[in-house]
Amino acid sequence: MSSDTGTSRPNPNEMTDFNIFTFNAKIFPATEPMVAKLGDRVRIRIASVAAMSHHPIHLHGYQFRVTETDGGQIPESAQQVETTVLTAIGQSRTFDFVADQPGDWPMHCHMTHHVMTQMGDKFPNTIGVQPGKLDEKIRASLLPGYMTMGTNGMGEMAEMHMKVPRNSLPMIGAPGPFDVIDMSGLLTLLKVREGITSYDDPGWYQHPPGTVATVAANDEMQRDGVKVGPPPSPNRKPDHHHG
Ligand SMILES: [Cu+2]
Repeated sequence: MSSDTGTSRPNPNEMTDFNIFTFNAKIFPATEPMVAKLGDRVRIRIASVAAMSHHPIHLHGYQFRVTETDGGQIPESAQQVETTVLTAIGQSRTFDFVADQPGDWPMHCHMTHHVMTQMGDKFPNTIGVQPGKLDEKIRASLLPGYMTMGTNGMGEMAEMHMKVPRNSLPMIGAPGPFDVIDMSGLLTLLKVREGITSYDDPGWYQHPPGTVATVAANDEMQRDGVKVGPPPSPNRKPDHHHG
């Protein structure tokens, strides 16, 4: 099941091994955004040329109708309304919708490790471990650049630019409008804009005032009957004492 990093045979089950999934031979942020004018009728065709992987492709912001398979058009009465379309090995699926929601909408594979690419080599996978102060201790005494892949997953790796094996495509992520987008691989964006005159990348969507969630102030929380306590800390010791 496993294969060695640097060889040509990928093992997509292993996050630190060779792991490359692309849209049209590109990984995010190099994937070209799909630009639509508000009200355009959009048709997207996905074909999976993967040898060993299925791809459940999910589009944010829209419900679409799956209108075609490799076998031809699906009769309207049999078209399914979906938000994710599974494209199995060697299959194609076509879906249609009207671009009536302005914004930047991610389209990506729903397999978690398909929106990641390679992040390093030859280190053990400790996803889910609560590292506590382990990193600090190891960095101080043993390895200055050490980082445990703990409860927060591997997102920080996107900003670190670790050395990766030759003949591979490292995960780099990209700055987004709110934070670093620590994804790669099968991720691209549908950008729907009002009043555009070209389908060139229009940049990030400018959200109208009042449409982006913000942190609630204490008085707003109290107004809504939410008890305000101290912020949770992942390393906090239990409050009760034995004895
Ligand atoms: Cu996938």
